[in-house]
This record gives sequence, structure tokens and C-alpha cells, in this order.
Amino acid sequence: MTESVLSERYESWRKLVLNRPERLNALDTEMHRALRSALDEAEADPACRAVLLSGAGRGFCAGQDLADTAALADLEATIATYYNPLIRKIRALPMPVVCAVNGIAAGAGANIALACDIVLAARSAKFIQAFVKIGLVPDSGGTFLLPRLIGEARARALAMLGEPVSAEQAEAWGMIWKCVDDEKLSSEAEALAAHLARQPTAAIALMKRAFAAGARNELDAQLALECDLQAEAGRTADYAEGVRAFLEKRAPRFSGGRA
Ligand code: T3D
Repeated sequence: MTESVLSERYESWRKLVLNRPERLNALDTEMHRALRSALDEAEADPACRAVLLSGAGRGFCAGQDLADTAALADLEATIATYYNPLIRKIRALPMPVVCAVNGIAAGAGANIALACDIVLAARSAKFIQAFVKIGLVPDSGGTFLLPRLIGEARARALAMLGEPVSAEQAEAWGMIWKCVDDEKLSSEAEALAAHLARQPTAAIALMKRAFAAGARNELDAQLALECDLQAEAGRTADYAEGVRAFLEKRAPRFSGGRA
């Protein structure tokens, strides 16, 4: 049987590829389980310092597989069992997650991409909050992430109209980091993941915690949290190496120990 998620291991990062191209990588239960275990394995591997998520074929992910009748029969259970844990997992992974949106990202597929830390998209890719077309509400964090990324006016219109957003527009709106030419997506995303895998991984994990808390904190609470997290970062070997390298006027060699 073809694996629904391919996991490619590089020296210090992993590439996970959603692999049901004939269904535009729509998520069924099997793919959810495979993606979960690939993310768990990446987290459990101390040598893994970055994850790159992409899709096989012409799409990134078309959201829920609308032919998976068991999943559709109980939306609440499907979301609680698969989608919500997936978004929480991506946000909480103690390493950066890059998403290379190689084609259409629709429904939950769009919001899974937006939940990643740095999103690159091929110029031909599109993001669609497709939920309204089938009488559903944006899930997988869409109503949280979208207004924060592009503002309430655009978020509401995209959710209620289900209109596609081009990769160029997504970049211009600040919905994603960068739109790149189709033929360069793979190499740019891989270079970015490899670069991130050489950075101080613990500091990046602590940044993720800070950004997550920043969504709910007042300034005072966030300042206090930053103080705690900075103290934690300051105890890492990578901090010592970063300062030493600066003083010695050389590039740092971060070892990437976890926080
Ligand atoms: O449990 C729960 O349901 C709760 C969770 C919900 C989360 C969600 O994600 S809800 C939203 C689900 N997704 C959608 O509604 C998107 C449905 N797909 C589309 O609207 C279109 O396919 C696209 C706009 C994404 C792309 O259009 P296009 O013209 O480029 O491609 P296509 O021809 O429509 O699709 C190609 C094939 O993929 C086609 O199969 P075929 O006819 O060649 O055998 C199509 O049926 C299949 N496909 C595309 N999306 C899905 C899908 N099959 C199953 N589920 C899909 N979501």
C-alpha cells in the first residue's frame, strides 16, 4: 500500500510529504494517523531540528476527504480526535515547522499550512477557506489565525465567500512569508529548513511558546514571560556559543540542544 505521508530524513531535519495526489492530498483517517506519527517521530528524535511539510502532486491539501463517510458522520469527533490535536502539535513542536504550499490549499488544508511557523507558497498555489461551500465553519484554527494574520475584514470575507487567494496576494497581505516561483519552491523550502536546522533550536522553541502566549496575554504578562524564557535561553549551550562566536568574529556553530 502507498504510504499516505512520506517522511524523508536529512541530517538534522525531516521533510513530510502528504501523499494522496489523486485526491489533492485530502485528509482521511489513515493520513491523519500517518501525519501524527511522523510528527511524533520528528519530535522524539533529538537530532531533528526542523520539519518541512509539503504535498505530492499538484495540490498541497484539499482539507477533509469528503468521501471519508465515517469521518463526516461525526464532525465533532473527527475534529476533536484529529484536526485539533494536529494544529496543537504543529504549534507546540519544539522546532520550527516550514510549510511549502505547492498547490491548492483548501479548507483545513489551508489552515494547517497557516498553523506552520514559516509558510512559502508556489506562485501558482491558492488558499481557499472552502468550508462555506459545503455549509461548514472554518476549523483547524482558521477563525483564530486568519484575523491575526490578515485582519478581521479580510478574514470574514474569505470565510463567508470562500474565494481563492493567490500566493502573491497571500504574501502581500502577510498571510504567508513568501511566494516563490513554482520551480524554486522545493529548493527554497529545503534550504530554509536546512538553515533553520542549524539555528539555536531551543531559542526557536521558546519563541514558539512566547508567540503562543502572546495571543492571550496583556503586555505585562508577556513581558514577564519573555523574562522567564530569556533566562531559559540564556542557560543553553547555544547562547554561550552565540556570544563566544560573536566575540571571536566567526560564525556560530549551534548544537541545537532542546530547551
Ligand atoms: O470531518 C469533517 O469533515 C470536519 C472537518 C472539516 C475540515 C475541512 O477541510 S472541510 C473542507 C473540505 N474541503 C473542501 O471542501 C474542498 C473540496 N475540493 C474542492 O473544492 C476542489 O477540489 C479544489 C478547489 C480544492 C480543487 O479544484 P480542482 O478543480 O483543481 O480539482 P478537482 O478536479 O476538484 O479535484 C481533483 C480530484 O481530487 C477530484 O477527484 P476525481 O474527480 O479526479 O476523481 C476531486 O474529487 C478530488 N478531491 C478534491 N478535494 C477533495 C477530493 N476528494 C475528496 N475530498 C476532498 N476534499
